[in-house]
Amino acid sequence: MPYDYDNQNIFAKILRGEIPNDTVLETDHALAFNDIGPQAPVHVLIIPKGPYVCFDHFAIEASDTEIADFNRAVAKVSQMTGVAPGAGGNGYRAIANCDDDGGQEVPHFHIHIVGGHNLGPMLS
Ligand code: DGP
Repeated sequence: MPYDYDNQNIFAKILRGEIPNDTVLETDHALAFNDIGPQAPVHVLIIPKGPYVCFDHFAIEASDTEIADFNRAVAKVSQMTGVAPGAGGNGYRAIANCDDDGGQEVPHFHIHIVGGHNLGPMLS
């Protein structure tokens, strides 16, 4: 079944400026902001500005320009927040949840950058 984007989801409202956010970085095709309920000292969400639901939707349907811009935004956030080894940090986890089995709450594709302390094994 093709993806059906709900333009009333919370992140669509954030992108339209209807709900405030704590912006970390904005690029031509991406917005990064602090998670409202951080699960670690660093917990930033990076979303593409386009109407994509899950990773596969985004990676298949978005333009190369959008994908490159988004990927660089994710990497920049990992460095700006100090968690990336390339910026002197101890590492981080990048998470993309998709749909029911993936535990996705907001149906607008996003990557969580989580770090700032040791997260342990992922599936423990
Ligand atoms: P996921 O389960 O991958 O869909 O995660 C959605 C995340 O979005 C979750 O960690 C909480 C966060 N979130 C939900 N509503 C808001 C909001 O209004 N503002 C911000 N900054 N984050 C939100």
